[in-house]
Amino acid sequence: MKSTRRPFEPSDLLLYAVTDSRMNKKWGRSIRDAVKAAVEGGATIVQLREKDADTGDFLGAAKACLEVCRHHGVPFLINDRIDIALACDADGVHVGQSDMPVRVARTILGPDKIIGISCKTPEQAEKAWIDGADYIGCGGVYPTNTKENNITVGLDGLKKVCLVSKLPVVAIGGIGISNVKPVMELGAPNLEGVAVVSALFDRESILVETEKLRRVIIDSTKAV
Ligand code: TZP
Ligand code: MG
Repeated sequence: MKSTRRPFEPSDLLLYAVTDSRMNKKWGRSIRDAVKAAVEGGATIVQLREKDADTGDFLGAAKACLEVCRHHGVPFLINDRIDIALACDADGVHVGQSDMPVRVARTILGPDKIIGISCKTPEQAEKAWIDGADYIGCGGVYPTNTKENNITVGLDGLKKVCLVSKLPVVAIGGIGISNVKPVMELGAPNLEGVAVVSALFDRESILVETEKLRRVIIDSTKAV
């Protein structure tokens, strides 16, 4: 299987679907079906974020999701676990500030894989560029129940990061249909899209919600 269908492009960050196994459990659906619905609805990149899974289950889920994403030509990343990304030949990883440093991840994964890193400050954004990341995830933009103890940076914090960033940025945290417009209309340079968990996966129809959110994002982008 190819590493990815093509090199990473900033526009891949338009609608970034981040999975959550608790939500899939609540709605009684498999991770594969959840990801399939998101990409069919128009998600442009997918991250498998499995906080409580055993390694074997994580790898199994990764292989199933990778197959779906490849079929739809959508990049597929793994949260944190570089070993899982290598084992299934995912398109890359997303790491946090306390995870494997980007510089080390780049050495392990090589030049062709996608590496994203969460940043809350301009200083972290500057370092992400120097260390060889491909994109920055910035948030929480709004308060969220999905990630515990997550500090909210707000629209101001997001804009500060975007202004210094030499990398494309995706906003995350509490974003959904009702509040995505102010994010996309912030006029923040380098802001390419939004990453969402509950607004897609904690909904009855992932496909319908993804389509709706994508439409609002595209309309807001045109308005800027
Ligand atoms: N990182 C910062 S906020 C967040 C992550 C993973 C959770 C976002 O979840 P939601 O449901 O879209 O607010
Ligand atoms: Mg992490």
